[in-house]
Amino acid sequence: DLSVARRTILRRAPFDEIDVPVTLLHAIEQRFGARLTPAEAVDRIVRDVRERGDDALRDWSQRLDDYAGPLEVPLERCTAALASLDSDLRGAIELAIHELTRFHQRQLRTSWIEFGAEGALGQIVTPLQRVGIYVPGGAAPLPSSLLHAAIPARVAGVEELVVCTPPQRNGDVDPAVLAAAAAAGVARVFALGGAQAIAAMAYGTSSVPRVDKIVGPGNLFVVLAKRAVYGVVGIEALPGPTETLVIADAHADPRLVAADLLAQAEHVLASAILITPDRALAAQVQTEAARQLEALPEPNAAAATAAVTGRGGIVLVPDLETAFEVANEYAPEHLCLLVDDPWRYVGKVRNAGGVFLGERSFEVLGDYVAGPSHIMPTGGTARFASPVNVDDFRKVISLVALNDTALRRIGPAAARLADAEGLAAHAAAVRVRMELNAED
Ligand code: HSO
Ligand code: ZN
Repeated sequence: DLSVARRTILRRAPFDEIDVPVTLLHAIEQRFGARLTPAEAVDRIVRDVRERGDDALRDWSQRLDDYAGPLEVPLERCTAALASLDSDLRGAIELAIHELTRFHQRQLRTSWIEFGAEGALGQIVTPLQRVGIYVPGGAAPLPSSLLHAAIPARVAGVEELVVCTPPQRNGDVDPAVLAAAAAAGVARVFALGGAQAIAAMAYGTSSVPRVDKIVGPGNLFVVLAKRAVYGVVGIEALPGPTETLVIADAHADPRLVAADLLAQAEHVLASAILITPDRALAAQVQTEAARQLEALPEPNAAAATAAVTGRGGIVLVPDLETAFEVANEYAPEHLCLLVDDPWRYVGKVRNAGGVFLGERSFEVLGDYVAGPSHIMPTGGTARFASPVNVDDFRKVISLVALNDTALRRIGPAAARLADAEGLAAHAAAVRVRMELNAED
C-alpha cells in the first residue's frame, strides 16, 4: 500500500544511522578507552593520521584490520596477479575496460577560446593530477569498482592513480583487485582500509601521497572519513548502500523481475524495491523470489533476504503514472524499467543514477560491462548528483584575455559596481587604465 510504503521502505534511514559491525565498535572502544559514536571515532582517527602519519596508519591497521604487513603493495605484485589470472577473467576485465573507455570518451568536454574584437574569453578543461580510489575489500572485494572509478579517471587524463584497499583477514590483498589495478594502469596500491586510508590520501604521509580527490564507495567509516576530509581534498560523493527500484507491469516476466531484485539485494545493506500496478505480477514475483533465494549460497541469501524484506519490498500503485511519481520522489541509484515499450517512459524520469530499459538491458550488465560507471548516486542524492563520470576528474580554468576595446565597453560598469561596494582600490584599478587609454 502506497501510503504505508512511503512511511516505511520508501523512507530511507540516514546513511550515518546504518548498522556498524560490533567488532569494529569494540576495537574503537578499546583503543580510545571510551564509547564513541562512529563519527567521533572517525574524527580521532583522521586527526591521528594527520598528526602522526605512517605510525598512526600502522597502529590503526593493526588494531582494526589485524594487519601488520607493509603498507604498499609493489606494482610487480599487481602485474604478476594479472599475468596469473584465469584467462576468462582476464578477458572479462579487458572487455570491461574497453566498454568503459568507449563510453567515457564520449563524455569529454573540450576547452574553448573565443577570439574577437575585444580579445578572448575561454575555458581550459584540465585533468586532476593525482586521484585516490578507495576499493572496498574485506568480506566483499569488488575489483569491478576499481575499474569503474579508474577508467573514467584515465579517460579524463589523470596522471597518477592511487588505490587504497583493506587487507583481508589472511593479510593478503584480493588478487583480482591487484590484477584490475594493473590492467587499469594504477600507479600505486596500498593495503590500507577504513578511515585511516581516507585520511592518508587526504593529508599525505611519508608512504602515501596526498591526492587531489578521493572517489569510491566504502563502509560507514570510509564515508564518514570522506565527509570529514572534504575541503582538504575533493570527493565525488558520500556513497551509501546500493539500491535498486524496479518498475514492472503485467508484461514483465516474474522470473526476471525476481532475478534482478535479488542480484542487487545480495550487496551489503542493499535495498531492492518493486513498484507495480499489477497485483498478479506482485504475487508471482514474491513466489519466484522465494524460490530463487533458496538456490543462493550463504551469506548472499541472508543479505538478499534482509534487502527485500527489511529494507525493500513490493509497492502496489494504481497505475504506471503513479509508479514514476513515486520513483522520482525516491530518486533511486538504479531505476529498472521492466514494462512494455520502456522508451515511452524515459521522459518521465527526473531522478535516478541510471535507467535500465527493458528485460535485456538489466542492471548487472551495468555493474560490469555496459559502459557507464556503476558508481552512482545513492540515498536519494540522485536528486542533485550524477554517476561517476569524466567531469569528476577534470576541472575548468577560466581564461580572460581582454583588450582596450573591451575596457571601454565594460570598464565603467566595473568601476561603478566597485563604488557601490565601497571598494576604492578596485575602482582605482579600473580608472587608472581608463586614464592610460585616454592618454593614447
Ligand atoms: N551494484 C553495485 C556495483 C557492483 N555490483 C559491483 C557488482 N559488483 C553498485 O552499483
Ligand atoms: Zn551489483
